[in-house]
Amino acid sequence: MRIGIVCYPTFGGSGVVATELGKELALEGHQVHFITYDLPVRFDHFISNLHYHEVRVSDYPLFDYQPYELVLASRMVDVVKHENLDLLHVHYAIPHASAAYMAREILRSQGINIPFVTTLHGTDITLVGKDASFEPVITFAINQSDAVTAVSESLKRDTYEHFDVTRNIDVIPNFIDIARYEGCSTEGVMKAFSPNGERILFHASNFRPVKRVEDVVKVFSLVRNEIPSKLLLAGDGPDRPKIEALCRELGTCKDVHFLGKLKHIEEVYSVADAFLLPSETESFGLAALEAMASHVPVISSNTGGIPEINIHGETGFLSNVGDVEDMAQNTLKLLRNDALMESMKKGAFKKAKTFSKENIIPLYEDLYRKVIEESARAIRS
Ligand code: GMT
Repeated sequence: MRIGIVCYPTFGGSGVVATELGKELALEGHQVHFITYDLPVRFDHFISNLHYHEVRVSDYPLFDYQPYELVLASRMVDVVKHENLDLLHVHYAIPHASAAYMAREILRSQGINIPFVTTLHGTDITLVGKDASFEPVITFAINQSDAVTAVSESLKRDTYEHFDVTRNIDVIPNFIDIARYEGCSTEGVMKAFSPNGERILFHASNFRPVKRVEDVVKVFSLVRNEIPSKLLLAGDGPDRPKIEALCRELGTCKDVHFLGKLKHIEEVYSVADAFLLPSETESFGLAALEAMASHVPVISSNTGGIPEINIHGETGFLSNVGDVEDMAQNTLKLLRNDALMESMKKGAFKKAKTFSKENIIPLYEDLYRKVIEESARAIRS
C-alpha cells in the first residue's frame, strides 16, 4: 500500500507511535510518506521506502496567525496526487483530521479518491478537544473520517461521552518494539546515578500539568526517607520550574537528576527499579509500556487507559490520582521484597509482550485494506 502519515513530529507519544508505525510499515514493504512540519523525532533515513514531505508555512505579516491547517491540506493534496497514495492516516484530531477532510474533498472534486483514517491519542479528546472552540470541528472531522481508531477502551468511551460521535471506533492500542529494550548496557548509567547501589526511581514525560510530576517528587521524597534512592527525570516541559522548586523545598535536589529529552531512553529504563506515572489522566501511557518492556514495574494512578496495561498486583500498583502516600507505600513494598520485585518484573514484561509490534501492526494493516476496499466500492456504486 501507499500510505501518507500526518502527525506531530515531536517527542510526544502520538508522534512516537505514528513514526514507529510508519517505519514498521515501510519495513513490511509499504511505501510510507510522512507529511509534517518537521522531521519526526524517530524518523529513519536509512529505510528506503520511507519518505518525508515538509509542510512549510510562509510567514505573511498580514496574518496574526499563520493558517497551518490550510497549508497542511494543500500539501496532502499535492503528495496524494504525485505519490499516488491509497490512504491517509492522520494522528491527532486537531487539526489533522479536519485538514484531511478538506484534502479528501478537494481531491474528490478532481476525481481522485483518498480515504483517511483518524487515530485519537488522548489529549486531542480528553484535554484540548473538550474546549468549546474546537468541539464542533472535532466532532465533524471524526464523523467524516473513513475509519477512526482510539488507543484504549477508555479513550473510546471518553470520545463517545464527550462528543456526538456516530461512527464506529476501533481500539488499536499503542505498541512496542520489545527488542529495542533488550540487552541495554547499564554500567554507565549505574555508575553515574547509583554509585553506592542506591535504588532508582524513574519518570519520563513532557512535564505538563496533566503528568503531575510534582507527585513524582513527593513519592520519591517519602521513599528516600526510608531507603537510599535516586530519582531520574527524563523529558522537559512547562512544569519544570515548579518541580525544581519542590525539590528544593523537600531537600531532595542532590538525589534528583534531570536528564532532558533523551533519544536513547531505553538505557535509563533498564536500570530503574520502578517507573512512576501519577498522571491526572492518560489515554494509554506509552511510557509505562516502555518501562514494562524493560522489565520495570509501574507505580501509577488508576486513571484513563492505564489500568488496561498496568495490572494492579501483577505488573505494578495502581493508586487514586494524587494519593502520593499510597504510591510511596506501594513503591516501598516493592523495593523491600525481592520475591515480589522479581515476580512483578516478570509480570510487567509478560504484559508488555502482548503489545508487541508484531501483534499490533497487522491490526492497522487490516484496517487500511478494509478502508481502501470499502471506499473503492462506494465510488463504484
Ligand atoms: O502524554 C502526552 O502528553 C503526549 C500525548 C500526545 O498527544 O502525544 O500522548 C498521548 O498519546 C500517547 C500515544 O497514543 C498515549 O500513550 C498517551 O497516554 C497520551 N497522553 C495522554 O493521554 C495524556
